[in-house]
Amino acid sequence: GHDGPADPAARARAALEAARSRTLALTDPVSDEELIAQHSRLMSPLVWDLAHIGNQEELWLVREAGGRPGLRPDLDHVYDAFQTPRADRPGLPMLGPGEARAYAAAVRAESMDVLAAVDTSPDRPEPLLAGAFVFGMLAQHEQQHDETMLATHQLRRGPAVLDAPAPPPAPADAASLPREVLVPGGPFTMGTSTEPWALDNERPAHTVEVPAFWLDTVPVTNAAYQEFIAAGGYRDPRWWTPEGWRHVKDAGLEAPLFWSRDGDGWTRRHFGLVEPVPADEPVLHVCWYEADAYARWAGRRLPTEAEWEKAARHDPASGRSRRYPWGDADPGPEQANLGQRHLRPAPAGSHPAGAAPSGARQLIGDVWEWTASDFDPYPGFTAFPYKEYSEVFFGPEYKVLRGGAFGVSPVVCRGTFRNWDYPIRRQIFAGFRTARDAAPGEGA
Ligand code: AVJ
Ligand code: FE
Repeated sequence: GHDGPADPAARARAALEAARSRTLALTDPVSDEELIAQHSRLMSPLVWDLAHIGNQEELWLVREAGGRPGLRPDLDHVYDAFQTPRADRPGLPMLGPGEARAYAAAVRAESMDVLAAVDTSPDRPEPLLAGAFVFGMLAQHEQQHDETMLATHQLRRGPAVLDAPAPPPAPADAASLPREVLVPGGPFTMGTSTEPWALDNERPAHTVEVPAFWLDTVPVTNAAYQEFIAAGGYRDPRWWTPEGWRHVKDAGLEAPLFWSRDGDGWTRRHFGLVEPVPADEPVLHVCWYEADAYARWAGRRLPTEAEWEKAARHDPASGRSRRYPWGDADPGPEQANLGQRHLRPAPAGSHPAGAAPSGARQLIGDVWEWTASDFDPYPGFTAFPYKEYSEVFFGPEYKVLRGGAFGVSPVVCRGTFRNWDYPIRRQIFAGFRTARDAAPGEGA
């Protein structure tokens, strides 16, 4: 396995340190001018994310967990995501780059002091501190903003500032994998009541009946997606929901975000470089409407969220839901492309060591996968520790994404983790795979 230290406080310290190294790697090589600039109205200036990370840490670790007065409570209103939408954040009285770095570092010093002082044993009654939950929550919060900052890097114009080695080529058997795998029907346990740092929307564990279905072995590739484009998929209303069709017309969609036509083929802008669209990589930067339309064109559909989780966690041999497709051990580089070790998804068919019992690959890592499902609470949901993490987003306007992408930290990515966004959003690192019902008798 790849499991880190067993002691919750040591694990929390390591997770917070890893998050901070990544935050600095995303902001240190950027000029002050570019940190302050807004690269897209969909995103905050990077310097806002940086100080927001510090402010949330002050709020939860220094003030809530530590019971201390805090460093700059006067900044709360500047860094409250709910008070100012992203588009308007450049107008806020934000800390400058140097001040933001110093603030985040000062908060970190005090939160580490709190961590050293509090009891984080798993059996203490306060759920915020038991198993160092709130520290794990803040490590996940920082890593989620790091992923958002990575999306800002992808949106920004100008020469590349980030670099990483390419993932290894696909294994020899990638070309001969079956197109789809069968996930057997029956009940499975969805969600968790035991994963120590699972967030409120992943809880509680509950039984869901999922009939047998077929699922794509790997995510839909750029090559497959180009067939949809070439077949006139963006011009044929038959494949789109009414809202999706309206959006295609209004937004003038004709290919994934960042793609440009180049003769008969396509190029894309990828972290400051222009490259031919790589045929064998999972498609990236498509919205839910595009994923849904592709699936209908292919005679298929998106998997529901329950189907996705069953494929990723259910072990037919034991009847148990596991933490990951391959078992309970934390992800390593063999299992999944996570943690921004690479700046792109691995080719379809990669990571046989991370396969699910059905044979499905790359459920974890590479690209977020759109599901058919709205973001709804599980039966028995309770908001914890604040309504603004999940509860205020429940409802039909958000669609669920699963599995994490190459820029998602392993501390965030579990078989139970739920992400969500508007069905029009494309700047996130999202792709998809498709599914279909099994025929009666198949996989019963
Ligand atoms: C779970 C990724 C949708 O970025 O809006 C960050 C995570 N919540 N700060 C987001 C989050 C509060 C959230 N997502
Ligand atoms: Fe946040």
